[in-house]
Amino acid sequence: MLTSNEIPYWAGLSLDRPRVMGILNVTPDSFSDGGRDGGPEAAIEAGLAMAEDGADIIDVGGESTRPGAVAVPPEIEQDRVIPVVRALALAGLCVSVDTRNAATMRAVLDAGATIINDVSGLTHDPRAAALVAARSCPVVLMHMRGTPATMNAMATYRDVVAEVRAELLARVEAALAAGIARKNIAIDPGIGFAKLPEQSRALLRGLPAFTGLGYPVLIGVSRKSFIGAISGEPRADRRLGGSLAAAVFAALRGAAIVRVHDVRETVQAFRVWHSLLE
Ligand code: PMM
Repeated sequence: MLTSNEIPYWAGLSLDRPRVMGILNVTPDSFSDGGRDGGPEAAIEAGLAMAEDGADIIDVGGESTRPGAVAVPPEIEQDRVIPVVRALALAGLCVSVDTRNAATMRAVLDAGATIINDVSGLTHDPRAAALVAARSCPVVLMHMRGTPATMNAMATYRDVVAEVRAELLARVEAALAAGIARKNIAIDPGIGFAKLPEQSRALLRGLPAFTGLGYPVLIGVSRKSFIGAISGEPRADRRLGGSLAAAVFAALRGAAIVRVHDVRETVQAFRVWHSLLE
């Protein structure tokens, strides 16, 4: 079986080098960049700038999934993301949308999005898997337990790598059973989602248990609390150094795509690392 970064293509992107997904949160309360992006025009500008900086995918999100966050009604989520998705897709960018709601998935695919990124692994909305199957779109299945509101209390594992792997494989099996094509699936162990800092570390060290499953692996480490725990930096916006170290580490361990806030810096880090390998 091919490992994560040996798979030739996913979502139309060749995986011959680690790909960078830029995070564009269009929410008033995202944990690390809350309030920075004011309205659709500013978000569109920020997305275009990320593409200029070398992002391969722009991940647009209209619902905060930070620990303790409460769910946003799908209509509000759609009002936030659709103008941004439409403009970025029209500009020719590869757009993914971070959503758990089938109605939002349908609307963003109609607006030109390419990829659905579901932090619930298509478990939140019972209509989501059938929709993704019918639309034949690439999908990221992320692992978490509970919901953003409840997940912190569910971070109890005896063997975090084995349990997250098994639970993620169950999501993959459910997706396949719903008719989603194998070639469209990417997986993500969900760093920080129902994981304590020590468990997030263990998952990154244990990444080969995921990269060997035959699906591209996506990893989101950017500015997350485990970096704060390791470095002692309480402010998310001061975790760039740790985020770069973790992104390069994840890519070295076979992650095909990294999801980041700081696109320009991550692209530079990957370019330098790759040129030194040659
Ligand atoms: N992390 C966040 C949101 N969405 N999606 C995937 N696939 N993987 C992640 O690790 C992930 C995600 C939370 O981070 P943010 O609030 O900065 O977007």
